[in-house]
Amino acid sequence: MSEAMELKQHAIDYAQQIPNNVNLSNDRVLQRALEQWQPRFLNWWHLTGPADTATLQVYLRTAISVDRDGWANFGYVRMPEYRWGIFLTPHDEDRKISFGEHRGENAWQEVPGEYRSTLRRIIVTQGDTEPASVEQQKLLGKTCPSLYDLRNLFQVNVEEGRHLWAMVYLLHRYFGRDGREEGEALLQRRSGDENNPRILTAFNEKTSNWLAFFMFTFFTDRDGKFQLAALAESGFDPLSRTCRFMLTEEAHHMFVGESGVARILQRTCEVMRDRGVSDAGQVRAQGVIDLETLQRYVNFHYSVTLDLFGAEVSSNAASFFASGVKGRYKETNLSDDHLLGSDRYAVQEVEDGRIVEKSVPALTALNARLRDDYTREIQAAVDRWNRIPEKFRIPFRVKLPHSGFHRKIGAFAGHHISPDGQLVSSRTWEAEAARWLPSDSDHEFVDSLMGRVVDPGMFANWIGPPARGINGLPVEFEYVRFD
Ligand code: BYC
Repeated sequence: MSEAMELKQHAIDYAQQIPNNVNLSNDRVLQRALEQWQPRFLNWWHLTGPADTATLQVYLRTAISVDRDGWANFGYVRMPEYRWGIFLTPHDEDRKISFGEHRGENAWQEVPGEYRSTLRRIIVTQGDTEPASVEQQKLLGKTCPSLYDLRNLFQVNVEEGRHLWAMVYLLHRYFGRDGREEGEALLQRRSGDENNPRILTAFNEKTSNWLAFFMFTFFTDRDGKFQLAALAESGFDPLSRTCRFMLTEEAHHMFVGESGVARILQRTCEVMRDRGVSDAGQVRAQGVIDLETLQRYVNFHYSVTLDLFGAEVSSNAASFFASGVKGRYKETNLSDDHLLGSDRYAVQEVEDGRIVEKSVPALTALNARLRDDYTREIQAAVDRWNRIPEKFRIPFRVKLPHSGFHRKIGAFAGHHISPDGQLVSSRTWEAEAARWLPSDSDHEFVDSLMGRVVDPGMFANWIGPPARGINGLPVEFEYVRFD
């Protein structure tokens, strides 16, 4: 066999193995970068992805094109053989930058030299969260409450893997050698590692049980939605188009979180009604999660996620916006001048022992604004949760804590603020923390409920079944096969 033929035989069939709409089979530079990176990615997946799952057949959705039919392609897959693809929403030649000092100019198809390091930093920060969340969820499969939930966990995991691919595509394609180095570093950092942790705080926390997983996908994945939406407005068109496609997948992750918590609420309320119990200890004795513990998990995950928006007042955010790199939520739908030169925005901070409201230049308050947009959407979903205890006539309502509660980043960092927004002393904080945040014994209790349920159609005692199955299939479908 000639050398050329041999090479051809060994060459990767890119369109088949890496479904894409970036013309990968004709892009030698990108191919070479991915040839190096792909085996390392698989190695990372084996080491830190879902534990002991290489041989399982999972009923997954795989994106094979950006068309309606192509991005929701369902079938059984072994996860290491998942076809992690590279997809951007189609190119709009007329797209203009819609905000900041470049407003009205053509969107950039290449990285402008002056914004290169800013864009790289943002893409790396975004990319870093994706493998981090997979690492955080590594062991959850061992305690799944049902096959349906196990499949959803794995769907979330492979899509986070694909989102890492999306960011690595941008780094490889547009940032040359430093992009390749950053792509490598994304596989080196580890969630929670003392020496080489993930970049953002929330991604170094543990997700050790399914209550935490549902809270994470509800609260933290939704930060993902809002950050991606802001980046989808970017003047750097490939970033914008990449994020737009990622947003189509993000919706499922948030659904997993919202419906997961709703099913827990439903089950707890049913047990409280049927067995006539209301005290937390009695509720726990029935093998379900008491509402007080659920509230403490809400307090934790909401506050940790608010930190992901960065400081309320941020010169970084101002310069991202002014330079056209990162917009506001739904920027193109807003009806102001998209420059924010003289606009003001109200933020809260602590002054002389009190929480006060201050008006600051809107340009500097863009993190606070995005966070406020996020909180509005979260509150609407919490209101939906609260219809469940209401239906059961149980006088409990999930409540979001004050935005200053338990914060490590921004204006409230270093202050102790109670869930209802009172500034409190360190002593009060120490005394009350176990009432406000999940304690070790709360985690132990929730962990103790986690057993493995893998009979099709069966669910753990602490969670209700979903309203419907996946892709029109029944709830009792065999979503994961173990043979
Ligand atoms: N932890 O001016 P500041 C997702 C740093 S989630 C640690 O306040 P800025 C997903 C900051 O980097 C979405 N460090 O903030 C969800 C800066 O450092 P330098 C992820 C933090 O820059 C679930 C300094 O503090 N995407 O997709 O305006 C599963 C001062 O910063 C933190 C993005 O975040 C923190 N929490 O905004 C899977 C979008 N906060 O530069 C996936 C990209 C701040 O002084 N990132 N710092 O060294 C960004 O747009 C911005 O980096 C941030 C921070 C919004 C995060």
